[in-house]
Amino acid sequence: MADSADTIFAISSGPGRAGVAVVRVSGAKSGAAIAALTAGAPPPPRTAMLRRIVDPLTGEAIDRGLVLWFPAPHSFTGEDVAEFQVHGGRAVLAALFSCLGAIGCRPAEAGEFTLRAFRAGRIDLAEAEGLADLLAAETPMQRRLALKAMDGEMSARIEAWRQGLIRILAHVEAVIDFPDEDLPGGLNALSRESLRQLSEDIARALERSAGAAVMREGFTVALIGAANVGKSSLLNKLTGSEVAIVSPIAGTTRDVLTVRLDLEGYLIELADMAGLREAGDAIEAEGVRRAKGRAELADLRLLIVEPANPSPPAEAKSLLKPQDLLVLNKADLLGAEDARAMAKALGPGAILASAKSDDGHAALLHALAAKVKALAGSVSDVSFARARQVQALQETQGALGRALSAGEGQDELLAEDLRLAARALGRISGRVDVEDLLDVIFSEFCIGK
Ligand SMILES: Nc1nc2c(ncn2[C@@H]2O[C@H](COP(=O)(O)OP(=O)(O)OP(=O)(O)O)[C@@H](O)[C@H]2O)c(=O)[nH]1
Ligand SMILES: [Mg+2]
Repeated sequence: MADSADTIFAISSGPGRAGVAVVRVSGAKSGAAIAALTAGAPPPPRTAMLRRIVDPLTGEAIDRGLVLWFPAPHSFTGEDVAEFQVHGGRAVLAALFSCLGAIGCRPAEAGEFTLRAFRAGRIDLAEAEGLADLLAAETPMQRRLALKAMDGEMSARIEAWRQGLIRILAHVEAVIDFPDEDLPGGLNALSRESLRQLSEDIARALERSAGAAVMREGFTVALIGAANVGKSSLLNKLTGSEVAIVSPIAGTTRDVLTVRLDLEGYLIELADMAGLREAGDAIEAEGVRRAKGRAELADLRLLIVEPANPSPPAEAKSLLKPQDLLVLNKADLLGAEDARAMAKALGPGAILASAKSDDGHAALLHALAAKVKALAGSVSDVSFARARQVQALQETQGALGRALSAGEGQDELLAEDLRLAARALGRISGRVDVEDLLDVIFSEFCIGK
């Protein structure tokens, strides 16, 4: 990792030409950067001042812009931070960067500002991950999920759980460390009850985590069916863009083509793929192989059939799971009477649609939204969507289970499991320290008087 003593700079407002670009500088030389580039002292803390920005070597004006000064520790990184809001032209930024380089600052690496904020204790790991997710969020649900982590709600939940554990651990440790005090060993009824409660809370959080992951990463939907049934046409219709090639020749699509869609706030990834059939050549065979692989991994499969052949091919049937949806495309080719009869034959869940008209699109999107909601749930509570968090919760759960089943005279093992549980939780927010344990022992007990 790069030297954390360096003063770093970066565009914080995103690349490309823009009305205004925000350039942040963090580190010991930030104040000097303002002095050199504005030929003046930094403005009062957290106050925007309009300044001429000049090249310190030549005195030539680079731009005119707002300058802000956030002295340590009251900044995002906890270090001295300078902010230049300049015009977002490439030449302005190039000149500004070259001046910053000339006074000994260097470009920041990806995530380096946030890493410094973490190192300085300004944010914890869960908050840093929430921030990363918020920056990547494309839909309202992703935004809500990320905000709960970034805002510290997740950390607060973890910390409350961890503190509860540490309190129980403190009692158990006291019994081990001070045998002369004749304290009863094991877990008392109250501790046992709160451990059981904690284990239930974590079990519930784990149950919701699969849904949270779907919300964070997107709900993947595979369009499967025989060749030529209109998978690509439906993809184009549903996404409102002509992304996929459509043709009357069976076997048109070979690559897996994905399009992302915001459906009622949830991120959906629709994948169009090769029709499932005996492949005509090696390229199509590879397409079919990829299609099957992708279909198996998807959260949902839309099996598409057409009136000329309403029974799906065997390859498609074998991929189906109970939650999947059946769509009869090209319903425009049927008269009203035939459509009704075919719908009846296909069963109650089948959706009649047409890529030629708008028929059935609303029903299809509605059915998709219902599926994603059922799987993802809502963001009414803190949700642990990342594999790292889920793994830590599972470890906690394992240690809690062992602690709850520890027998009499096994206080050492009990303490160790409680410690492991607390440490696993602490890894989620990245705040693991043993100092808290000592604090609790000495604040809650008066042993030795
Ligand atoms: N009448 C009618 N024709 C359709 C409909 N949907 C697709 N088609 C036609 O069916 C043919 C095949 O459409 P595609 O979208 O390429 O079908 P596909 O399932 O992607 O086919 P492959 O990629 O070859 O597996 C094209 O000629 C489309 O115009 C529909 O709803 N109604
Ligand atoms: Mg196709």
